[in-house]
Amino acid sequence: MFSTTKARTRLTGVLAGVAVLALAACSSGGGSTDGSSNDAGGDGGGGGDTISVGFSQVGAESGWRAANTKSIQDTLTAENGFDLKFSDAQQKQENQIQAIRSYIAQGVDVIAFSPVVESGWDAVLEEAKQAGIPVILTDRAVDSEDDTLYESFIGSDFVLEGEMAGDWVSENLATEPINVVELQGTTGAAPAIDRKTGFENATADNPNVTIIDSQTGNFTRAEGKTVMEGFLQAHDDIDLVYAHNDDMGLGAIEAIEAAGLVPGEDIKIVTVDAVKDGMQALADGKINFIVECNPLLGPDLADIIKKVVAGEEVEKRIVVKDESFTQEQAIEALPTREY
Ligand code: GYE
Repeated sequence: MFSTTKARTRLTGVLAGVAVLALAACSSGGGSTDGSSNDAGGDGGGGGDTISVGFSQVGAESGWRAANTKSIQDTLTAENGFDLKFSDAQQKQENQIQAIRSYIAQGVDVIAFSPVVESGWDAVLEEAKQAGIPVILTDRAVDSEDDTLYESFIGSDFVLEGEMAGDWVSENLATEPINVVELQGTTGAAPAIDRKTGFENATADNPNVTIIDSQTGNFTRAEGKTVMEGFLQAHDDIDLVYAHNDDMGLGAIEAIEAAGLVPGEDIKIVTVDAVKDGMQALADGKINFIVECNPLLGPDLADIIKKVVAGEEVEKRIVVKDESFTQEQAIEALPTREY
């Protein structure tokens, strides 16, 4: 939904084109009025400036998620002035809704979450708004039409990521006809929808690219492996796996090797994330190209929370900048890679 922007700013970005949409009316209104009325009754009034934050995480499905959780937990610490209540929704929307309701009941100062899927959030976000608790989205988007239901959304441009993958495939592999199988992320999740769209956009003009099969592997290594086993049974002419994350690509590697084929050679692999295990497989030649998705959202989240609680204006959309890696670039980057 935010993907039409091509703006790419740094994490601390100043100029995201959409950022101007951080309308004074909605963000400072939601932040100051709601935040301070909540503070009066919540723990913000008691222990000085401690900000209580309820964070509902998607789950623990991938290396990316582990790095993202660590970044949030390492940043929203007591030393930094936060009281973090963290819950893992195990990739279930109902668990996230339950967690958000519990944060509302506890009267936290701010709620932050990474929505497992895009749709179905309006009712619970409206409840948070009525309770005067500002909400910040991290990582994944919601498809709510009413953008006063949240203060800000920090995360990557997933359509752009899919386009970067598709452009590389089109330029480097599809100089002759290739059959592609796609391992999609969680059905209904913003990164699954957008990475699919981006890849299709970028390869639409290249008649050499044919997507012969596409199924969800739910962003996990185990499901990526199982789905790839099915693809290998159904098709004997697969040239490329496009996986929406490294973990599913790593699962596909296992399936390809078990079938007696050589990943990266007999069947090429392109993924998204660039977490350590994926980068190692790229350096080893088992994956051919990775588009990065930066999971280190903690510092930006902390910054936005402080501003919202202080009643300052915040950018409605903060676009995280991503890079991409070839094998040579992965070998160079690995020794100093943070995640
Ligand atoms: O790419 C994947 C994780 O939402 C960007 O979720 C995130 C995605 C990430 O499971 O590995």
